[in-house]
Amino acid sequence: MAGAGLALSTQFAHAQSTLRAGADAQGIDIAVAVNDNLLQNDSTYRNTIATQFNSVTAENVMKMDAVEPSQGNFNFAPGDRLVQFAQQNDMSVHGHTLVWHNQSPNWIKNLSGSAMRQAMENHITTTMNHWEGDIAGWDVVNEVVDGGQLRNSFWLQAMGPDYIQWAFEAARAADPSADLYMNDYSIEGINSKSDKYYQMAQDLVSQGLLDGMGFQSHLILGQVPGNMEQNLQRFADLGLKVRITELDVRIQMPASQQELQQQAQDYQRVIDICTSIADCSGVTVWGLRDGDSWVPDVFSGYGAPLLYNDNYTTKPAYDAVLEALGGTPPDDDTTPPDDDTTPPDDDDTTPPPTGDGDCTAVIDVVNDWGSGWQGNVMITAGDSAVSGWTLNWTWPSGQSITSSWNADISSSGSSVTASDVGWNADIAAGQTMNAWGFVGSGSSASPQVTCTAG
Ligand code: G2I
Repeated sequence: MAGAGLALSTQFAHAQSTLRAGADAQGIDIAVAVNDNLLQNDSTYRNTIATQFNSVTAENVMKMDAVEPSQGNFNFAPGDRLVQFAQQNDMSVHGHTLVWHNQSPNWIKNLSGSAMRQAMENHITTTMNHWEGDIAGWDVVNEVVDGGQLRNSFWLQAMGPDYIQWAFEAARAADPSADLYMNDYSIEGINSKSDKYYQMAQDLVSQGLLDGMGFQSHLILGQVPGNMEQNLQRFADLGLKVRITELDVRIQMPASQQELQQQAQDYQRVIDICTSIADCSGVTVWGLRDGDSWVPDVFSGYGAPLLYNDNYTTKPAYDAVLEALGGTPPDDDTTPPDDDTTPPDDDDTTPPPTGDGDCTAVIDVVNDWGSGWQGNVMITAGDSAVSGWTLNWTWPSGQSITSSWNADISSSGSSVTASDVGWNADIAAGQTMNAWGFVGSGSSASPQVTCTAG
């Protein structure tokens, strides 16, 4: 087990300048997925997490392949290390995860239906008993829906659809003090997948088996669903806690300054959604630094999805989260921190935009009245002046433009091209122009926009 070396004695002399102080004041968790290697080997990693977050989730070490690598042989040591770190630093732990089709050991996949049920229930019971009282909430089942139906996983194939209820029954009995969650991705907005969970949640709630719904929120830049708050609220209205469990916002690399600002807005929006729902238990970011993230391994060409740079300096998204939690970013803070535990706010590490006549653009949702919405498009020139611009983007979910002003538009399916109308072609170096606007149909969106100058 980890020794006193993992403990921190940080004094929060400037409480308003940490994420955790802000989250404490809001009464929510601000949590981070923790990598066990870094927890053991990197003191800056530990200090940053203990200073900035009030809750943790194991990124990998509480999954079934780590905890029960062969049948009946449990390895709790890495998870214990995280629980001890959390307790020493007065943080809560959210458990991830008991039943998932990934990172499950091969031995369980080869069992027959009744043997698999017994093994699943034994895994849940033994794991939750071990950490009884230490874990505030568990993702009992993870990613069990695909599209609008139960995922055709080895669990479903061997046991049939009742396995989900059996998992929750075992979990409720094993640690009655833990909140029991379902957890999945692409259910942030209202769609067939979140509708399916809504039905399942009603059923499990009626049996007293479900306490929370986890919305992973692996988001693409500019694509916080317009109805995310409404969606989370409908689950909260069932009497459930809601939680943003795996937040990251990926950017096509290399990320421009403009995109990092858009990312900050996206993070801020998600925090705002959580703080405006009374039963939101918190927000977990899925990793600390960009280089720690799973994103580039899985989404080729994408990256920079988190709050910290690899040298532990903070990104604009960090400042946005801090502000959304009611804190003050160090730059705006009239009383600078007097300890050295807070990494410097080092904007100097990101180079200014370069290139000839390059530009970036962002769609701002300025109004959304349910049946339609208004977008304004802001275009920023790089380090040389822009003389003429063309924008391209793809609508994420069936939007279209009903009317527009100050741009020439052409659309093909979900792809849109917009160009200047002459008088708004010129943008001075480094300047941002509120260039044109439109009324859109469907739910509002801020897709990533490609800007080509000239
Ligand atoms: O895939 C992103 C997340 C989606 N929701 C459930 C989460 O549990 C999941 O997390 C990721 C971890 O962030 C990765 O770190 O789950 C991946 C596996 O499904 C994790 O990646 C695995 C690598 O694929 C393995 O090669 C590696 O051995 O991490 C393992 C442990 O480091």
